[in-house]
Amino acid sequence: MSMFCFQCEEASKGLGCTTKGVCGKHSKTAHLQDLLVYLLKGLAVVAQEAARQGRPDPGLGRFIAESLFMTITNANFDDARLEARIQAVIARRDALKAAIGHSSDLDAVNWTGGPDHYENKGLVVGVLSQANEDVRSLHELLVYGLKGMAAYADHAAVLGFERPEIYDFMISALAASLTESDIQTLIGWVLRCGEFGVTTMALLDEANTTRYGHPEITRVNLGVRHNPGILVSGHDLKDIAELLEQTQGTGIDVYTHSEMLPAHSYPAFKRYPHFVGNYGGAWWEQDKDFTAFNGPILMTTNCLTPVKDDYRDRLFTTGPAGWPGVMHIADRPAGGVKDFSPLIERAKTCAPPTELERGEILGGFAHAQVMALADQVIEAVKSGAIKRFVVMGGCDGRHKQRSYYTDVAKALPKEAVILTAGCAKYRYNKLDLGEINGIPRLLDAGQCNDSYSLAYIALKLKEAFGLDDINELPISYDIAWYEQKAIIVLLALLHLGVKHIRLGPTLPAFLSPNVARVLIENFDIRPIGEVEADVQAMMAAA
Ligand code: SF4
Ligand code: SF3
Repeated sequence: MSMFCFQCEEASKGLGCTTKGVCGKHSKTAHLQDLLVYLLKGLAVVAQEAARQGRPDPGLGRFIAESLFMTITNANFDDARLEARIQAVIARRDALKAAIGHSSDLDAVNWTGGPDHYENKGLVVGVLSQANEDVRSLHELLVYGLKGMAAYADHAAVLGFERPEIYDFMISALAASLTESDIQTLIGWVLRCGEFGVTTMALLDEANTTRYGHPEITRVNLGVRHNPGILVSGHDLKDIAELLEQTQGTGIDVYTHSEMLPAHSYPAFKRYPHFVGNYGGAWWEQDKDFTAFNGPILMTTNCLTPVKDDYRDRLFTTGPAGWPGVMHIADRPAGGVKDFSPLIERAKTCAPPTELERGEILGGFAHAQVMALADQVIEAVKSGAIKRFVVMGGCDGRHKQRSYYTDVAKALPKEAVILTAGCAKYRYNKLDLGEINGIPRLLDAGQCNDSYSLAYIALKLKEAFGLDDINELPISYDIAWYEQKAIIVLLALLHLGVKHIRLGPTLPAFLSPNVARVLIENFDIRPIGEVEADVQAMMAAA
Protein backbone atom coordinates (compact mmCIF):
# COMPACT_ATOMS: atom_id res chain seq x y z
CA MET A 1 0.00 0.00 0.00
CA SER A 2 1.61 3.29 -1.04
CA MET A 3 -1.20 5.63 0.10
CA PHE A 4 -4.58 5.47 1.74
CA CYS A 5 -7.53 7.72 0.98
CA PHE A 6 -11.24 6.99 1.41
CA GLN A 7 -12.69 10.47 1.54
CA CYS A 8 -14.95 10.25 -1.51
CA GLU A 9 -17.61 7.94 -2.90
CA GLU A 10 -15.28 6.54 -5.54
CA ALA A 11 -12.84 5.08 -3.00
CA SER A 12 -11.40 2.03 -4.74
CA LYS A 13 -13.43 -1.18 -4.22
CA GLY A 14 -15.59 0.72 -1.76
CA LEU A 15 -12.71 0.58 0.74
CA GLY A 16 -10.05 3.14 -0.14
CA CYS A 17 -7.50 4.06 -2.78
CA THR A 18 -4.18 2.43 -1.94
CA THR A 19 -1.84 2.94 -4.89
CA LYS A 20 -3.32 5.80 -6.90
CA GLY A 21 -6.63 7.59 -6.54
CA VAL A 22 -9.52 6.68 -8.80
CA CYS A 23 -9.68 10.49 -9.08
CA GLY A 24 -6.14 10.53 -10.50
CA LYS A 25 -4.43 11.62 -7.28
CA HIS A 26 -0.88 10.23 -7.09
CA SER A 27 0.45 8.82 -3.84
CA LYS A 28 2.78 11.79 -3.33
CA THR A 29 -0.13 14.22 -3.63
CA ALA A 30 -2.12 12.09 -1.19
CA HIS A 31 0.76 12.23 1.32
CA LEU A 32 1.11 15.98 0.92
CA GLN A 33 -2.62 16.44 1.51
CA ASP A 34 -2.48 14.16 4.56
CA LEU A 35 0.44 16.13 5.97
CA LEU A 36 -1.30 19.42 5.27
CA VAL A 37 -4.42 18.31 7.17
CA TYR A 38 -2.29 16.95 10.03
CA LEU A 39 -0.37 20.21 10.39
CA LEU A 40 -3.59 22.22 10.20
CA LYS A 41 -4.77 20.24 13.21
CA GLY A 42 -1.56 21.20 15.04
CA LEU A 43 -2.08 24.81 14.02
CA ALA A 44 -5.64 24.60 15.35
CA VAL A 45 -4.33 23.46 18.76
CA VAL A 46 -2.02 26.50 18.90
CA ALA A 47 -4.84 28.78 17.69
CA GLN A 48 -7.07 27.55 20.51
CA GLU A 49 -4.39 28.42 23.04
CA ALA A 50 -3.94 31.85 21.45
CA ALA A 51 -7.69 32.44 21.71
CA ARG A 52 -7.63 31.33 25.37
CA GLN A 53 -4.94 33.94 26.01
CA GLY A 54 -7.03 36.56 24.24
CA ARG A 55 -4.42 36.85 21.48
CA PRO A 56 -6.02 35.28 18.40
CA ASP A 57 -4.24 35.44 15.07
CA PRO A 58 -6.47 37.54 12.79
CA GLY A 59 -7.10 35.93 9.45
CA LEU A 60 -6.20 32.47 10.71
CA GLY A 61 -9.72 31.07 10.30
CA ARG A 62 -9.79 32.12 6.66
CA PHE A 63 -6.31 30.69 6.10
CA ILE A 64 -7.37 27.34 7.60
CA ALA A 65 -10.55 27.26 5.50
CA GLU A 66 -8.59 27.98 2.31
CA SER A 67 -6.06 25.30 3.17
CA LEU A 68 -8.68 22.63 3.90
CA PHE A 69 -10.46 23.55 0.68
CA MET A 70 -7.30 22.62 -1.25
CA THR A 71 -7.61 19.04 0.02
CA ILE A 72 -11.17 18.27 -1.09
CA THR A 73 -11.60 15.72 -3.84
CA ASN A 74 -10.79 16.90 -7.37
CA ALA A 75 -9.59 20.37 -6.41
CA ASN A 76 -5.81 20.45 -6.20
CA PHE A 77 -3.38 17.97 -7.70
CA ASP A 78 -0.41 20.36 -7.80
CA ASP A 79 2.31 19.15 -5.43
CA ALA A 80 4.24 22.42 -5.64
CA ARG A 81 1.27 24.41 -4.39
CA LEU A 82 0.56 21.87 -1.65
CA GLU A 83 4.21 22.03 -0.53
CA ALA A 84 4.07 25.81 -0.45
CA ARG A 85 0.92 25.63 1.65
CA ILE A 86 2.54 23.17 4.09
CA GLN A 87 5.46 25.56 4.47
CA ALA A 88 3.03 28.41 5.10
CA VAL A 89 1.19 26.40 7.77
CA ILE A 90 4.43 25.57 9.59
CA ALA A 91 5.56 29.18 9.43
CA ARG A 92 2.23 30.48 10.71
CA ARG A 93 2.08 27.90 13.49
CA ASP A 94 5.63 28.61 14.67
CA ALA A 95 5.12 32.37 14.58
CA LEU A 96 1.96 32.02 16.67
CA LYS A 97 3.67 29.63 19.10
CA ALA A 98 6.50 32.11 19.57
CA ALA A 99 4.09 35.02 19.99
CA ILE A 100 2.10 33.35 22.77
CA GLY A 101 4.92 31.27 24.28
CA HIS A 102 3.13 27.97 23.67
CA SER A 103 4.75 24.60 24.14
CA SER A 104 3.22 21.18 23.60
CA ASP A 105 4.16 17.52 23.35
CA LEU A 106 2.01 17.05 20.26
CA ASP A 107 3.98 16.15 17.16
CA ALA A 108 1.57 18.07 14.91
CA VAL A 109 2.38 21.19 16.92
CA ASN A 110 6.13 20.65 16.75
CA TRP A 111 7.01 18.83 13.56
CA THR A 112 9.28 20.77 11.26
CA GLY A 113 10.94 19.29 8.24
CA GLY A 114 11.98 20.47 4.82
CA PRO A 115 10.08 19.64 1.64
CA ASP A 116 12.27 16.55 1.19
CA HIS A 117 10.58 15.03 4.24
CA TYR A 118 6.98 15.95 3.47
CA GLU A 119 6.12 12.82 1.54
CA ASN A 120 7.45 10.40 4.16
CA LYS A 121 5.87 12.33 6.98
CA GLY A 122 2.52 12.35 5.18
CA LEU A 123 2.70 8.59 4.85
CA VAL A 124 3.11 8.23 8.62
CA VAL A 125 0.43 10.69 9.74
CA GLY A 126 -2.33 9.75 7.27
CA VAL A 127 -5.74 8.25 7.95
CA LEU A 128 -4.48 4.82 9.02
CA SER A 129 -2.27 6.28 11.75
CA GLN A 130 -5.35 6.01 13.98
CA ALA A 131 -5.59 2.30 14.79
CA ASN A 132 -9.08 2.23 16.33
CA GLU A 133 -11.49 2.00 13.40
CA ASP A 134 -14.38 3.73 15.16
CA VAL A 135 -12.25 6.64 16.33
CA ARG A 136 -10.72 6.84 12.86
CA SER A 137 -14.16 6.82 11.29
CA LEU A 138 -15.41 9.65 13.50
CA HIS A 139 -12.21 11.67 13.07
CA GLU A 140 -12.53 11.42 9.32
CA LEU A 141 -16.28 12.07 9.26
CA LEU A 142 -15.59 15.23 11.28
CA VAL A 143 -12.66 16.31 9.10
CA TYR A 144 -14.58 15.71 5.86
CA GLY A 145 -17.52 17.69 7.24
CA LEU A 146 -15.04 20.46 8.07
CA LYS A 147 -13.59 20.34 4.56
CA GLY A 148 -17.07 20.88 3.13
CA MET A 149 -17.71 23.66 5.63
CA ALA A 150 -14.35 25.21 4.73
CA ALA A 151 -15.33 25.30 1.05
CA TYR A 152 -18.59 27.12 1.83
CA ALA A 153 -16.92 29.46 4.34
CA ASP A 154 -14.23 30.31 1.82
CA HIS A 155 -16.78 31.09 -0.92
CA ALA A 156 -18.57 33.40 1.51
CA ALA A 157 -15.31 35.04 2.62
CA VAL A 158 -14.32 35.74 -0.99
CA LEU A 159 -17.54 37.78 -1.20
CA GLY A 160 -16.73 39.62 2.02
CA PHE A 161 -18.94 37.59 4.38
CA GLU A 162 -17.29 36.00 7.40
CA ARG A 163 -18.51 34.94 10.84
CA PRO A 164 -15.94 34.42 13.56
CA GLU A 165 -17.98 31.70 15.27
CA ILE A 166 -17.68 29.53 12.15
CA TYR A 167 -13.90 29.83 12.19
CA ASP A 168 -13.83 29.28 15.97
CA PHE A 169 -15.81 26.09 15.55
CA MET A 170 -13.62 24.93 12.70
CA ILE A 171 -10.50 25.46 14.80
CA SER A 172 -11.91 23.69 17.88
CA ALA A 173 -13.25 20.78 15.85
CA LEU A 174 -9.97 20.36 13.95
CA ALA A 175 -8.09 20.33 17.25
CA ALA A 176 -10.57 17.75 18.59
CA SER A 177 -9.95 15.54 15.57
CA LEU A 178 -6.32 15.39 16.71
CA THR A 179 -6.66 15.13 20.46
CA GLU A 180 -10.06 13.55 21.17
CA SER A 181 -10.66 9.82 21.10
CA ASP A 182 -13.78 9.36 23.22
CA ILE A 183 -16.50 8.01 20.94
CA GLN A 184 -19.44 9.85 22.50
CA THR A 185 -17.54 13.15 22.55
CA LEU A 186 -16.60 12.70 18.91
CA ILE A 187 -20.23 11.97 17.96
CA GLY A 188 -21.08 15.25 19.68
CA TRP A 189 -18.47 17.06 17.53
CA VAL A 190 -19.87 15.51 14.37
CA LEU A 191 -23.40 16.64 15.22
CA ARG A 192 -22.20 20.15 16.05
CA CYS A 193 -20.43 20.17 12.72
CA GLY A 194 -23.88 19.79 11.14
CA GLU A 195 -25.15 22.72 13.21
CA PHE A 196 -22.32 24.94 11.99
CA GLY A 197 -22.85 23.54 8.52
CA VAL A 198 -26.29 25.15 8.55
CA THR A 199 -24.80 28.44 9.80
CA THR A 200 -22.15 28.38 7.09
CA MET A 201 -24.56 27.54 4.28
CA ALA A 202 -26.89 30.32 5.45
CA LEU A 203 -23.94 32.74 5.39
CA LEU A 204 -22.98 31.72 1.87
CA ASP A 205 -26.59 32.11 0.75
CA GLU A 206 -26.59 35.61 2.23
CA ALA A 207 -23.28 36.39 0.51
CA ASN A 208 -24.40 35.16 -2.91
CA THR A 209 -27.81 36.81 -2.85
CA THR A 210 -26.52 40.09 -1.41
CA ARG A 211 -23.85 40.38 -4.07
CA TYR A 212 -25.70 38.99 -7.08
CA GLY A 213 -29.44 39.06 -6.22
CA HIS A 214 -31.89 36.23 -5.69
CA PRO A 215 -31.87 33.60 -8.43
CA GLU A 216 -34.88 33.83 -10.74
CA ILE A 217 -36.56 31.29 -13.01
CA THR A 218 -34.31 31.12 -16.04
CA ARG A 219 -34.20 29.18 -19.28
CA VAL A 220 -30.56 28.42 -19.97
CA ASN A 221 -29.47 27.94 -23.58
CA LEU A 222 -27.54 24.74 -24.36
CA GLY A 223 -26.45 25.70 -27.87
CA VAL A 224 -23.47 27.79 -29.00
CA ARG A 225 -22.82 30.94 -31.00
CA HIS A 226 -20.09 31.63 -33.55
CA ASN A 227 -17.70 33.65 -31.39
CA PRO A 228 -14.72 32.23 -29.51
CA GLY A 229 -15.71 31.38 -25.96
CA ILE A 230 -14.41 30.92 -22.42
CA LEU A 231 -15.86 28.06 -20.40
CA VAL A 232 -16.12 28.50 -16.62
CA SER A 233 -16.45 25.52 -14.30
CA GLY A 234 -16.39 24.97 -10.53
CA HIS A 235 -18.40 26.92 -8.00
CA ASP A 236 -16.87 30.38 -7.51
CA LEU A 237 -19.34 33.12 -8.44
CA LYS A 238 -16.91 35.98 -7.89
CA ASP A 239 -14.59 34.53 -10.51
CA ILE A 240 -17.32 34.42 -13.11
CA ALA A 241 -18.50 37.91 -12.09
CA GLU A 242 -15.03 39.36 -12.72
CA LEU A 243 -14.56 37.37 -15.90
CA LEU A 244 -17.89 38.57 -17.31
CA GLU A 245 -16.87 42.14 -16.58
CA GLN A 246 -13.42 41.75 -18.15
CA THR A 247 -14.74 40.05 -21.31
CA GLN A 248 -17.35 42.72 -22.06
CA GLY A 249 -16.93 44.15 -25.54
CA THR A 250 -14.10 41.76 -26.47
CA GLY A 251 -16.19 39.64 -28.84
CA ILE A 252 -15.68 36.63 -26.60
CA ASP A 253 -18.65 34.68 -25.27
CA VAL A 254 -18.76 33.14 -21.80
CA TYR A 255 -20.33 29.75 -21.10
CA THR A 256 -20.86 27.83 -17.88
CA HIS A 257 -19.94 24.21 -17.30
CA SER A 258 -21.24 21.74 -14.69
CA GLU A 259 -21.73 23.40 -11.27
CA MET A 260 -21.41 26.90 -12.73
CA LEU A 261 -24.73 26.44 -14.57
CA PRO A 262 -26.81 28.17 -11.83
CA ALA A 263 -24.87 31.43 -12.39
CA HIS A 264 -27.31 32.10 -15.23
CA SER A 265 -30.15 32.57 -12.73
CA TYR A 266 -28.57 35.50 -10.85
CA PRO A 267 -29.90 38.92 -11.86
CA ALA A 268 -26.41 40.43 -11.71
CA PHE A 269 -25.16 38.16 -14.48
CA LYS A 270 -28.22 38.27 -16.73
CA ARG A 271 -27.31 41.73 -17.96
CA TYR A 272 -24.30 40.48 -19.90
CA PRO A 273 -25.30 39.75 -23.51
CA HIS A 274 -22.15 37.66 -24.03
CA PHE A 275 -23.11 35.26 -21.20
CA VAL A 276 -24.43 32.73 -23.66
CA GLY A 277 -25.38 29.46 -22.02
CA ASN A 278 -24.27 26.19 -20.50
CA TYR A 279 -21.95 23.78 -22.29
CA GLY A 280 -21.61 20.04 -21.69
CA GLY A 281 -22.58 17.81 -18.82
CA ALA A 282 -21.37 16.78 -15.40
CA TRP A 283 -17.78 17.11 -14.18
CA TRP A 284 -16.73 13.56 -14.94
CA GLU A 285 -17.40 14.05 -18.66
CA GLN A 286 -15.13 17.07 -18.90
CA ASP A 287 -12.53 15.53 -21.24
CA LYS A 288 -15.07 15.27 -24.01
CA ASP A 289 -16.62 18.68 -23.27
CA PHE A 290 -13.32 20.55 -22.84
CA THR A 291 -11.92 19.07 -26.05
CA ALA A 292 -14.98 20.08 -28.07
CA PHE A 293 -15.16 23.54 -26.54
CA ASN A 294 -12.05 24.67 -28.47
CA GLY A 295 -11.46 27.71 -26.25
CA PRO A 296 -9.97 28.36 -22.80
CA ILE A 297 -11.47 26.78 -19.71
CA LEU A 298 -11.35 28.30 -16.24
CA MET A 299 -11.57 25.79 -13.37
CA THR A 300 -12.42 27.77 -10.25
CA THR A 301 -12.77 24.92 -7.71
CA ASN A 302 -13.55 21.21 -7.85
CA CYS A 303 -14.20 18.99 -9.83
CA LEU A 304 -11.09 18.72 -11.97
CA THR A 305 -10.19 15.39 -13.58
CA PRO A 306 -6.76 14.35 -14.93
CA VAL A 307 -5.89 16.84 -17.63
CA LYS A 308 -5.57 15.61 -21.22
CA ASP A 309 -3.23 16.99 -23.87
CA ASP A 310 -6.23 17.89 -26.05
CA TYR A 311 -6.97 20.93 -23.92
CA ARG A 312 -4.02 21.22 -21.50
CA ASP A 313 -2.76 24.47 -23.01
CA ARG A 314 -6.26 25.95 -22.84
CA LEU A 315 -6.92 25.07 -19.22
CA PHE A 316 -6.45 27.61 -16.41
CA THR A 317 -6.99 26.99 -12.71
CA THR A 318 -7.60 29.55 -9.97
CA GLY A 319 -8.40 29.62 -6.24
CA PRO A 320 -8.13 26.20 -4.57
CA ALA A 321 -7.93 24.35 -7.91
CA GLY A 322 -4.59 23.27 -9.32
CA TRP A 323 -2.91 20.88 -11.74
CA PRO A 324 0.85 20.64 -12.25
CA GLY A 325 2.01 22.59 -15.29
CA VAL A 326 -1.39 24.19 -15.89
CA MET A 327 -1.46 27.99 -15.73
CA HIS A 328 -2.86 29.26 -12.44
CA ILE A 329 -4.56 32.66 -12.24
CA ALA A 330 -3.26 34.33 -9.09
CA ASP A 331 -5.48 35.45 -6.22
CA ARG A 332 -6.85 38.96 -6.41
CA PRO A 333 -4.72 41.63 -4.68
CA ALA A 334 -6.33 43.25 -1.64
CA GLY A 335 -9.19 45.40 -2.88
CA GLY A 336 -8.50 44.41 -6.49
CA VAL A 337 -9.72 41.88 -9.02
CA LYS A 338 -8.20 38.77 -10.58
CA ASP A 339 -6.42 39.32 -13.85
CA PHE A 340 -8.06 37.07 -16.44
CA SER A 341 -6.23 38.64 -19.40
CA PRO A 342 -4.22 35.43 -20.15
CA LEU A 343 -7.53 33.60 -20.77
CA ILE A 344 -8.93 36.45 -22.81
CA GLU A 345 -5.83 36.63 -25.00
CA ARG A 346 -5.88 32.86 -25.45
CA ALA A 347 -9.58 32.91 -26.38
CA LYS A 348 -8.88 35.37 -29.18
CA THR A 349 -6.73 32.71 -30.88
CA CYS A 350 -9.32 29.93 -30.58
CA ALA A 351 -12.13 28.60 -32.75
CA PRO A 352 -15.73 28.89 -31.50
CA PRO A 353 -17.09 25.95 -29.51
CA THR A 354 -18.34 22.88 -31.38
CA GLU A 355 -22.06 22.54 -30.79
CA LEU A 356 -22.89 19.50 -28.62
CA GLU A 357 -26.63 19.94 -28.28
CA ARG A 358 -29.42 22.45 -28.57
CA GLY A 359 -32.32 23.38 -26.37
CA GLU A 360 -32.76 24.85 -22.93
CA ILE A 361 -32.84 23.79 -19.32
CA LEU A 362 -34.78 25.45 -16.59
CA GLY A 363 -33.19 26.68 -13.38
CA GLY A 364 -33.37 29.34 -10.72
CA PHE A 365 -35.59 27.67 -8.13
CA ALA A 366 -33.67 28.80 -5.07
CA HIS A 367 -35.67 29.60 -1.93
CA ALA A 368 -36.81 33.13 -2.79
CA GLN A 369 -38.20 32.01 -6.15
CA VAL A 370 -39.92 28.95 -4.67
CA MET A 371 -41.37 31.11 -1.90
CA ALA A 372 -42.73 33.44 -4.56
CA LEU A 373 -44.65 30.39 -5.82
CA ALA A 374 -45.56 29.27 -2.30
CA ASP A 375 -49.33 29.80 -2.62
CA GLN A 376 -49.42 27.79 -5.83
CA VAL A 377 -47.28 25.02 -4.30
CA ILE A 378 -49.32 24.81 -1.09
CA GLU A 379 -52.56 24.75 -3.07
CA ALA A 380 -51.21 21.91 -5.26
CA VAL A 381 -50.27 19.94 -2.14
CA LYS A 382 -53.65 20.53 -0.51
CA SER A 383 -55.52 19.49 -3.65
CA GLY A 384 -53.41 16.35 -3.97
CA ALA A 385 -51.97 17.44 -7.33
CA ILE A 386 -48.56 17.25 -5.67
CA LYS A 387 -48.33 14.17 -3.47
CA ARG A 388 -44.64 14.14 -2.72
CA PHE A 389 -41.45 16.16 -2.99
CA VAL A 390 -38.31 14.12 -3.50
CA VAL A 391 -35.02 15.84 -2.69
CA MET A 392 -32.50 14.36 -5.11
CA GLY A 393 -29.68 16.84 -4.56
CA GLY A 394 -25.98 16.14 -4.20
CA CYS A 395 -23.19 15.09 -6.49
CA ASP A 396 -22.80 13.20 -9.72
CA GLY A 397 -19.97 10.76 -10.38
CA ARG A 398 -18.66 8.11 -12.73
CA HIS A 399 -20.18 5.01 -11.15
CA LYS A 400 -22.59 3.16 -13.42
CA GLN A 401 -24.99 2.65 -10.49
CA ARG A 402 -25.72 6.37 -10.65
CA SER A 403 -28.13 5.61 -13.49
CA TYR A 404 -30.37 4.79 -10.49
CA TYR A 405 -31.04 8.52 -10.15
CA THR A 406 -32.07 8.89 -13.80
CA ASP A 407 -34.34 5.89 -13.42
CA VAL A 408 -35.89 7.24 -10.21
CA ALA A 409 -36.56 10.59 -11.90
CA LYS A 410 -38.28 8.76 -14.75
CA ALA A 411 -40.16 6.34 -12.49
CA LEU A 412 -41.56 8.86 -10.03
CA PRO A 413 -45.29 9.32 -10.67
CA LYS A 414 -46.50 12.58 -12.16
CA GLU A 415 -47.67 13.77 -8.73
CA ALA A 416 -44.08 13.93 -7.48
CA VAL A 417 -41.85 17.02 -7.68
CA ILE A 418 -38.06 16.68 -7.58
CA LEU A 419 -36.10 19.27 -5.61
CA THR A 420 -32.43 19.34 -6.49
CA ALA A 421 -29.15 21.20 -5.99
CA GLY A 422 -25.61 20.23 -6.93
CA CYS A 423 -24.31 18.39 -9.95
CA ALA A 424 -26.42 15.29 -9.19
CA LYS A 425 -29.01 16.98 -11.42
CA TYR A 426 -27.05 16.14 -14.57
CA ARG A 427 -28.49 12.65 -14.28
CA TYR A 428 -32.00 13.98 -15.06
CA ASN A 429 -32.02 17.71 -15.81
CA LYS A 430 -32.34 17.24 -19.53
CA LEU A 431 -35.38 14.94 -19.25
CA ASP A 432 -38.79 16.37 -20.01
CA LEU A 433 -40.50 15.78 -16.68
CA GLY A 434 -43.41 18.14 -17.30
CA GLU A 435 -45.30 20.32 -14.83
CA ILE A 436 -48.01 20.14 -12.20
CA ASN A 437 -50.49 23.02 -12.47
CA GLY A 438 -47.75 25.20 -13.95
CA ILE A 439 -45.12 24.12 -11.40
CA PRO A 440 -42.20 22.32 -13.08
CA ARG A 441 -41.68 18.79 -11.76
CA LEU A 442 -37.96 19.49 -11.45
CA LEU A 443 -37.06 22.46 -9.28
CA ASP A 444 -33.34 23.16 -9.41
CA ALA A 445 -32.16 25.34 -6.52
CA GLY A 446 -28.61 25.69 -7.88
CA GLN A 447 -25.17 24.45 -6.91
CA CYS A 448 -24.41 22.07 -4.05
CA ASN A 449 -23.48 25.37 -2.37
CA ASP A 450 -27.20 26.24 -2.56
CA SER A 451 -28.41 23.16 -0.68
CA TYR A 452 -29.37 25.62 2.05
CA SER A 453 -32.28 26.54 -0.20
CA LEU A 454 -33.65 23.01 0.02
CA ALA A 455 -33.51 23.08 3.82
CA TYR A 456 -35.05 26.56 3.86
CA ILE A 457 -37.91 25.46 1.61
CA ALA A 458 -38.57 22.44 3.86
CA LEU A 459 -38.62 24.60 6.98
CA LYS A 460 -40.99 27.12 5.36
CA LEU A 461 -43.35 24.35 4.22
CA LYS A 462 -43.32 22.93 7.73
CA GLU A 463 -44.35 26.36 9.00
CA ALA A 464 -47.02 26.78 6.30
CA PHE A 465 -48.58 23.40 7.09
CA GLY A 466 -48.35 24.00 10.85
CA LEU A 467 -46.33 20.84 11.48
CA ASP A 468 -44.18 20.16 14.54
CA ASP A 469 -41.75 17.80 12.91
CA ILE A 470 -39.94 18.30 9.62
CA ASN A 471 -40.36 14.56 8.96
CA GLU A 472 -44.17 14.96 8.77
CA LEU A 473 -43.76 16.91 5.52
CA PRO A 474 -44.50 15.09 2.26
CA ILE A 475 -40.77 15.13 1.44
CA SER A 476 -38.44 12.17 0.87
CA TYR A 477 -34.67 12.46 0.58
CA ASP A 478 -32.83 10.42 -2.05
CA ILE A 479 -29.38 11.99 -1.94
CA ALA A 480 -26.39 11.27 -4.17
CA TRP A 481 -23.01 12.00 -2.66
CA TYR A 482 -19.48 12.11 -3.99
CA GLU A 483 -17.18 14.54 -2.21
CA GLN A 484 -16.88 16.30 1.12
CA LYS A 485 -19.31 19.16 0.49
CA ALA A 486 -22.02 16.52 0.35
CA ILE A 487 -20.88 15.39 3.80
CA ILE A 488 -21.47 18.79 5.35
CA VAL A 489 -24.85 18.98 3.61
CA LEU A 490 -25.73 15.56 5.05
CA LEU A 491 -24.62 16.57 8.56
CA ALA A 492 -26.61 19.82 8.20
CA LEU A 493 -29.75 17.87 7.29
CA LEU A 494 -29.23 15.61 10.31
CA HIS A 495 -28.89 18.67 12.51
CA LEU A 496 -32.22 19.95 11.17
CA GLY A 497 -33.79 16.69 12.31
CA VAL A 498 -34.28 15.14 8.86
CA LYS A 499 -34.62 11.35 9.05
CA HIS A 500 -35.00 8.45 6.63
CA ILE A 501 -32.47 9.80 4.10
CA ARG A 502 -31.55 7.41 1.30
CA LEU A 503 -27.87 7.83 0.51
CA GLY A 504 -26.14 6.47 -2.56
CA PRO A 505 -24.89 5.15 -4.75
CA THR A 506 -22.85 3.58 -1.92
CA LEU A 507 -22.47 4.42 1.75
CA PRO A 508 -19.19 6.16 2.67
CA ALA A 509 -16.20 3.83 2.99
CA PHE A 510 -15.07 5.84 6.01
CA LEU A 511 -18.06 4.81 8.10
CA SER A 512 -17.01 1.91 10.31
CA PRO A 513 -19.77 -0.63 10.98
CA ASN A 514 -20.34 0.85 14.44
CA VAL A 515 -20.49 4.45 13.25
CA ALA A 516 -22.80 3.43 10.41
CA ARG A 517 -25.01 1.72 13.01
CA VAL A 518 -25.22 4.94 15.07
CA LEU A 519 -26.38 6.86 11.98
CA ILE A 520 -28.89 4.17 11.05
CA GLU A 521 -30.29 3.83 14.56
CA ASN A 522 -30.58 7.55 15.24
CA PHE A 523 -31.45 8.93 11.81
CA ASP A 524 -32.64 5.94 9.81
CA ILE A 525 -30.11 6.67 7.06
CA ARG A 526 -30.30 3.88 4.52
CA PRO A 527 -28.55 2.89 1.31
CA ILE A 528 -30.42 3.22 -1.96
CA GLY A 529 -32.13 0.03 -3.16
CA GLU A 530 -33.95 -1.00 -6.31
CA VAL A 531 -35.54 1.85 -8.25
CA GLU A 532 -39.08 0.53 -8.24
CA ALA A 533 -39.08 -0.42 -4.57
CA ASP A 534 -37.55 2.91 -3.54
CA VAL A 535 -40.03 4.91 -5.59
CA GLN A 536 -42.93 2.94 -4.15
CA ALA A 537 -41.65 3.34 -0.60
CA MET A 538 -41.11 7.08 -1.03
CA MET A 539 -44.57 7.59 -2.50
CA ALA A 540 -46.22 5.31 0.07
CA ALA A 541 -44.87 7.55 2.80
CA ALA A 542 -47.27 10.18 1.40
FE1 SF4 B 1 -9.70 7.76 -3.96
FE2 SF4 B 1 -11.61 9.57 -3.66
FE3 SF4 B 1 -9.39 9.74 -2.24
FE4 SF4 B 1 -9.37 10.25 -4.87
S1 SF4 B 1 -10.40 11.43 -3.24
S2 SF4 B 1 -7.85 9.06 -3.72
S3 SF4 B 1 -10.86 8.72 -5.59
S4 SF4 B 1 -10.93 8.13 -2.11
FE1 SF3 C 1 -20.37 18.21 -8.05
FE2 SF3 C 1 -17.78 17.92 -7.90
FE3 SF3 C 1 -20.20 17.46 -5.58
FE4 SF3 C 1 -20.95 20.77 -6.24
S1 SF3 C 1 -18.80 19.40 -9.05
S2 SF3 C 1 -21.62 18.88 -6.31
S3 SF3 C 1 -19.21 16.52 -7.18
